[in-house]
Amino acid sequence: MTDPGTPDRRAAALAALAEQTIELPSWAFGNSGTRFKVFGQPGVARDPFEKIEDAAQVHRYTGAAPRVSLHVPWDLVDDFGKLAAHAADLGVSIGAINSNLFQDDDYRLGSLTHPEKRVRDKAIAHHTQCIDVMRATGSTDLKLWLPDGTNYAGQDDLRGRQDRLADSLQQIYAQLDPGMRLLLEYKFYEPYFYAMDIPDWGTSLLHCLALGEQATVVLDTGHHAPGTNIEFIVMQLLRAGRLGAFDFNSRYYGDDDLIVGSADPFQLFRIMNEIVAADALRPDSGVNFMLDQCHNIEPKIPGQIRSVTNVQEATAKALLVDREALAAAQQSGDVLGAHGALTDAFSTDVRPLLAELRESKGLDADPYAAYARSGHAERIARERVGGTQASWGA
Ligand code: LRH
Ligand code: MN
Repeated sequence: MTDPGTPDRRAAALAALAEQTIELPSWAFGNSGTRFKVFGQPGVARDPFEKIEDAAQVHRYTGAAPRVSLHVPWDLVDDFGKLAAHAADLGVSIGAINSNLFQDDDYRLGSLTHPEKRVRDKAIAHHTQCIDVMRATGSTDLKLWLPDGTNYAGQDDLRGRQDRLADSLQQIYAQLDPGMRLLLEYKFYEPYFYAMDIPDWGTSLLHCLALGEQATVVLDTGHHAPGTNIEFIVMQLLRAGRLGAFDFNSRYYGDDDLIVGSADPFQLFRIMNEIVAADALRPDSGVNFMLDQCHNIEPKIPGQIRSVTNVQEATAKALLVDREALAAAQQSGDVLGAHGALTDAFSTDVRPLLAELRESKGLDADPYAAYARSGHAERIARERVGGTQASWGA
């Protein structure tokens, strides 16, 4: 039995956790649902300014969520400089800018892969707009999830689509300023069901390598076939130096976008174990730890607080792995000894360690309970009457 909680390891874990930041998705603060129903909830944000106010509440209580990623056009405003100033006044900043190629009739048969140049140019121009937003908000990450795909074998030439995609991505990449990154997100199915044009990490990586150093892969934990060993992909992308970001969430079957760590906390721990093993938790590691979730039935701000603390808990457990004992067991072929080094850390209750971290930052030991006591949820439910609640997709 290894002892994860040695004073040295706890001290090192506290230091690393103090620097950890998790980026929140603006769309988590709007209503969301499935094709069956999008539920409303009292007090939901009605515009990007209120979404950022809600995100700032999550940072206020967790101390670990200082950035909010935006989605264009869902978060379009007249003055992005004003929105960025609003965020700064609330102690947060605007992070990645997400493009949207999945809600336009022109993109039925594809966007950056479309057979017609007119349609590809329209999709490329949308990214020109997103890059302009980045210049106004001071963002450096352009996040591109490609929703393109086909539903029937033979519907289109799979290779032709890849060649058109490569050319379209090159035209977008060429517009990036120095210091900006293109984050290319893959997904194995939906909204198309025969072939997605970027279905897996390998396809995304191939395009990134063809583009250049500023292109990296986004790993959305909900975008893999059931049973996929995601931490292996994390290890390989880190090894290639092309893991740009995570979209953290949980799923049971499809792309459920549930609270990260809620469905499979051991998987989240295994993922963070690969991050820690590769020393990729450091703020300058180039990995942007983001959430990509929808709180269809649960309250949004508490849902995001729980998500941030779930990532912190998985990270803390990964930081408490006795890596000397692990390496020795791996070297000597001690199968269960090695596995035990991980499960010992995973079985460690890290909540006291995280309480210590938060108190050292002047925060309440339990962010979830502190927010519940704040009365903020009741206040926004009272005050946010009238107008139209923000909704996924609108
Ligand atoms: C696609 C996705 C992508 C976002 C969207 C909100 O499923 O994961 O990251 O654009 O969700
Ligand atoms: Mn995603």
